[in-house]
Amino acid sequence: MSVPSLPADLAALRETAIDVLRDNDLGDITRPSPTLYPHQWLWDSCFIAIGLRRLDPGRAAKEVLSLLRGQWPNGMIPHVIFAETSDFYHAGPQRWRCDQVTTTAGGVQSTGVTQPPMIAEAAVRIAAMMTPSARDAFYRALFPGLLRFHTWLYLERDPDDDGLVTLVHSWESGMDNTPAWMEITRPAAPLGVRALRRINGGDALDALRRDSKEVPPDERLTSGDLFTLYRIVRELRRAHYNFREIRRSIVPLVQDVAFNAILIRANEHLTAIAAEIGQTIPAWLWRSMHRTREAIERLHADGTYYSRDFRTGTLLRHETISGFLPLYAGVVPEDRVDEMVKTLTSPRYWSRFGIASVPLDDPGFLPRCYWQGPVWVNMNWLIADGLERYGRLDAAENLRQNTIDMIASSGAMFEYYSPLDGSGAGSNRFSWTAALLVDLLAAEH
Ligand code: 2M8
Repeated sequence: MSVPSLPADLAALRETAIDVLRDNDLGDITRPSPTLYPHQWLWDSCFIAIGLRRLDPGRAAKEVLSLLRGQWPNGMIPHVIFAETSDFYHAGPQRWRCDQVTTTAGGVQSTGVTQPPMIAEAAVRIAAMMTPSARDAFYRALFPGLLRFHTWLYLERDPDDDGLVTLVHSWESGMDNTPAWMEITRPAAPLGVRALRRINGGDALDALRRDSKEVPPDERLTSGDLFTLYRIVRELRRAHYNFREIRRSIVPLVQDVAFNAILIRANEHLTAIAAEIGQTIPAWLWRSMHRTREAIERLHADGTYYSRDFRTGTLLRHETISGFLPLYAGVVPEDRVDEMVKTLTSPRYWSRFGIASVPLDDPGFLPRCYWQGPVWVNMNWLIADGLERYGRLDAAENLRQNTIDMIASSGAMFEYYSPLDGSGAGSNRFSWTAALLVDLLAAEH
């Protein structure tokens, strides 16, 4: 399966990537990594499918369609669909107990929250590689579920018609411990965590966690933060995963900038898919979708975009990589783009390896800690796409090349990378890194 024009070292790297994807292949779905994430994740599957389409568009289509088997009757597509496996996952079905409130389309177990709506993006990229009849069949199979998902996002998570969709857990943002989310989430820490924090005894919780067996604990979120996220799941469970009830609870509610930016792009794709197969989008939904494009402007301040506290309307003023996703959405006014690109390409964010998830001069910057500093391949991919969209072709090209070089010099498909030296961290057999590398190599060579 080698690409003839690739130099030998990149061809070997591509084989390593394909091997990781093969190893994580569970049939019609791909797990993000062998032991840390043994189930199916929503946005992981989309990034994985974007790479798989270069190898086998039919298999890529199955990856995306398989997400529909987790769809709830109300339209939500969950962030994790649990696979039939005895492998341990720290936030498995027993934490969520969603089967007590609903039955999924495919009778599978799932979590009760969603993740960034990357499905439409993956779908159009896969479809571009298909024959006209396969593409038509794929769109027809996907469209009804996809439309119901976008409908749910607006009906359930934008009940006040504000234009921005609200998230109820940092896991929905995909950026578990990103500073903005941690600031708003920490006050909901369980009593035990708060007590230990007061006496500086947070380490006592380390022994109780089971997610840090594959990866050193300092590369993941702190135990205090993790147990706080578990507490939020308990609150969501008590509220039956229903936004009206959640709103009355202590659960932090965030209008997440990256999620809404991805939604804007997904809405465009959904509209294009509908037009291609002769389906209509209800007028109210079309208006809501359009409103998001305008509403994201309310998240702009000081030359960047921030997430916002839904309850108070206050911006969560932490500069992070999320602030660049409006480029991917195509909603940044042209007169603002140069300044944003200047910040993005400055050493605050961009060393030689791509974009740090938190700026290097932020007091909370930690080069190897999850979403608090490391470079992530999916973020580089999204932002490169945004740069290209705005005609900043050199910056897009550099970012893609830096990403390939970073993975090549590490020699493995790491989950994330230190922006200081490009060293890998987290899982070293991580599917979206492998898949997006395959995609980048195909596009670049
Ligand atoms: C991480 O999140 C999961 C919870 O969803 C975890 O920490 O257990 C995040 O990086 C998320 O973006 C990703 O989808 C998931 C699986 O790769 O792992």
